Amino acid sequence: MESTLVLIKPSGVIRCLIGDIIARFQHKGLIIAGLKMMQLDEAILHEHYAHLVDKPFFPSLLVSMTRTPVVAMVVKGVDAVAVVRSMTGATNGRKAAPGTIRGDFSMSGQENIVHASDSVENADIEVRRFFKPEEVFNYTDDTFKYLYAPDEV
Ligand code: IDP
Ligand code: MG
Repeated sequence: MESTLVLIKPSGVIRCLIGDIIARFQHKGLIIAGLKMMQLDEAILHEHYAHLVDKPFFPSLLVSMTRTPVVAMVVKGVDAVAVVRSMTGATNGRKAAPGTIRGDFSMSGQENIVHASDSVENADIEVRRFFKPEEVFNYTDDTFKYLYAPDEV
């Protein structure tokens, strides 16, 4: 069972998509194991977007990501990292497939509504970056028999 980090970015918060996005993951059968609103600052964004600090758009990304609080979630399920990434869609909303969150809700490469961890290794790092251990809950074991066959879990 994997856990992955999702952020509903300021672009999603401002456009009142918090409920729709959480509902997509819940309707899929993924479990919300952690959920909170947080105001990000430059320090955490330099860590989180370390691979982008030298890009010309980084200052603009900082402004965008601090415009409002974000909604941070730990989303749990079998193969959750890849499943959530595929539900998120390509980085640029104009290129993301219809049916994905970015494909349905974004026209932008920057204002693209959600962040989702891109690998199991990064998911572990990102969950720990945004959540204390006591903020991630393990209340779900009884539900797995309704979501998966015994040999899938
Ligand atoms: P990802 O969010 O699909 O994993 P990354 O390449 O990790 O994409 O970029 C992180 C975030 O930086 C993107 O979600 C987007 O908000 C922003 N970003 C990436 N590339 C561009 C760009 O070319 N112009 C503006 N913003 C960008
Ligand atoms: Mg990324």
